[in-house]
Amino acid sequence: MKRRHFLKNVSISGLGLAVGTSLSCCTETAVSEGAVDTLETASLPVVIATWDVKNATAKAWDILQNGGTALDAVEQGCRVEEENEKGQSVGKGGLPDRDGNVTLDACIMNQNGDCGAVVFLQNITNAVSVARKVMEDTPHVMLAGSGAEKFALQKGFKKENLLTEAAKKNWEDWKIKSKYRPIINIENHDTIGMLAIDKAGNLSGACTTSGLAYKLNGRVGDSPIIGSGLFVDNEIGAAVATGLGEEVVKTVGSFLIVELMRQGNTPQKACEIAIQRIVNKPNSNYKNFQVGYIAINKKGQTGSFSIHQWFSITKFQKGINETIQSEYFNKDA
Ligand code: SD4
Repeated sequence: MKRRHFLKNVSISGLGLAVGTSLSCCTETAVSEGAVDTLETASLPVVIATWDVKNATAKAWDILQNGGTALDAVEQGCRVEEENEKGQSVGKGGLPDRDGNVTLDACIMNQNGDCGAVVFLQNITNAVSVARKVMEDTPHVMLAGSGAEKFALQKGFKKENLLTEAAKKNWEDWKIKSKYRPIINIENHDTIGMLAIDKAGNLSGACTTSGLAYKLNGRVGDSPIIGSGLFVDNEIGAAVATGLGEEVVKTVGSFLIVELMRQGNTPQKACEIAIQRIVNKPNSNYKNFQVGYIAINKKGQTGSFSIHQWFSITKFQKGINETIQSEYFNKDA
């Protein structure tokens, strides 16, 4: 993926934030009144994801169209990006921490409110699938580091070197040019968060990332934190985040959005309020970082909003797979 617009480099706080249309016929399932007070009638199934990830949403759509579950759709959709070595902040090819280690964070949540997560996972490409195994095969919600890796290997996942030559070169260049003083940029993200409603009307979501490029060794972001990076409530809707995870965690963004939808806000309005929550914080440094949210309600209506321009949402609904530029807060840039 290439998003080379609006590149803005600002030194900040010792951390670096580096951070094919497919058409197929759709059988529409109409859902009438949901929990949210809005007029439109939804068309199901539907899948949405952060950023321009049409290959991933196409994979999810195929599963949904064939009667598969939202859970399978989001897992398989996310795997497409994890395996795409060009994506620099997810799975294989993800940029490493400042010591050269690629460490992955991921989570998944199903229609029953069950969830699983992995943090600081190394050497396994499909972190989202390991998270699903945590959810389904253990009594726990989250596994970390070497324990998560050991669990994945026991479950038959393949051990791989995730640091590609390209990512290694970027890291080596960064070390020279930045003199170990990281740079934050606002638009260079690939973290995939995906939300889907299947033909049966059930919701699931997933999120997977290699996190901030050149982060401190051991740093974990929002993406595997249920309620921050992702939240799903099958009665109401779901939300997922991308961008500077620390800011998302501080405002428990995804849970906030779902609760705002519960109170009657549209997904769009809920995303806007959650972004305002970040920019309105005392001493907010929002001009120097990006956060973007996407959300969906039970009726299949969607929304997205970010602090800065060039965040996008990819949506596959009614047989159309499209990436749409998100509305954003900061019009001063
Ligand atoms: C994190 N939210 O680890 C992730 C980064 C991200 O696109 O979204 N990058 O903070």
